[in-house]
Amino acid sequence: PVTPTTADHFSFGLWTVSWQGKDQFGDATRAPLDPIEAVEKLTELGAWGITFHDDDLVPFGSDVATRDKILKDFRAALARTGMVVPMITTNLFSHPVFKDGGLTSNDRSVRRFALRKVLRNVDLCAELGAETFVMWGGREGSEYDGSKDLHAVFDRYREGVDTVAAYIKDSGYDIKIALEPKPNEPRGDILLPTVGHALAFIATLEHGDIVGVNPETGHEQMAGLNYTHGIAQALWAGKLFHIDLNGQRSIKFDQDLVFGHGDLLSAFFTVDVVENGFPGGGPKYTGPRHFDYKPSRTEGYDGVWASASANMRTYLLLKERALAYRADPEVQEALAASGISELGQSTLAAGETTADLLADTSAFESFDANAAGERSYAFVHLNQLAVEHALGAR
Ligand code: 3MF
Ligand code: MG
Ligand code: MG
Ligand code: MG
Repeated sequence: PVTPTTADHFSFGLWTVSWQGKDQFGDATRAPLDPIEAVEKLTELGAWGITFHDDDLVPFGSDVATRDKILKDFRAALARTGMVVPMITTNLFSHPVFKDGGLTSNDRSVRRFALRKVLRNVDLCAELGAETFVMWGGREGSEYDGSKDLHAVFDRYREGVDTVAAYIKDSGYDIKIALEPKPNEPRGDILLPTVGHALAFIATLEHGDIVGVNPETGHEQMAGLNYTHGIAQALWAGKLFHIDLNGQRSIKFDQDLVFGHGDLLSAFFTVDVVENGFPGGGPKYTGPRHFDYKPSRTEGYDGVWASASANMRTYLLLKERALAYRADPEVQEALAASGISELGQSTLAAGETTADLLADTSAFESFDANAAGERSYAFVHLNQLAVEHALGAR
């Protein structure tokens, strides 16, 4: 089960395997990687898709002829390998022009430039047949609370995203936008820091129907939050358009470890929700299994490819374990004992009104709260079964 195939729909950001290891304190530890080689190598390893920022492929400021030539060669490599581009995204964070943000920079001319850069990339998204357009606002934020009008900034963010969404609709493109939340880094504080903030923002958009989220494992965990809960609420809201899988070990800088190399048990339950869905049914995620990680800067190219493989192998192992977990009769029994399916019953009966509830003395006046308080939910036993399945002991 650990040999990935294109049927597994694994995709990688071009910027992941191409990361040269340059960080805040150190220089690059690896030589540049040719994007064509990245496509070929990822294909060999069993990946299905590749994603990229405009600038990952076409250096910022390239003239039109250079851009056309690079895109032509890249598309030839895609055709040759069969690799698809399910998602693309725009870099509004590297160039100094974006140091105070793209869509929410205090400087209006920067905001207009950022929008043009995004719209140009939306056209490329359509040309490549990618169905998702990710927007990570890495520089949309601040270090100092007094440096932004914290009311106007949301107006400008909404204006920016709505303009992009309206352009997609007006152009007749079959593209959905996925906003990627992150709490901090590179800005001290980034706007739309969590899945919840992003969902609340989307609800205010004029064209929110084609806007959802792209939650990243490590980003939620950097905020001390539960990634599986985050993607679950996004699914529940019909807004889980894409996922960025990786690993993070607790609240600290963005580690971008291999999927499963952070909180392994959390990764198990992430895969469980993605592959098995919710125990009582409900929407399932059907998009790419996309990895957004960084091969550690201790690694040479041997380690780059080993880590790319590791993401897929770990995912597939966890998938096998999650399927076994759900299929195990003992787990079924434990789920029943823990009342998991009871949560699927509506709290008011069909047709029951609040007045009926108020009149139901068994619900309150004669309800034995002490007896109900004595119920053991047996969650520890259930969780131990998950641990044992995850460890391959069952
Ligand atoms: C940063 C990220 C980004 C986004 C990307 C959009 C550079 O922490 O996660 O990767 O994922 O910009 O896909
Ligand atoms: Mg990250
Ligand atoms: Mg990401
Ligand atoms: Mg990230």
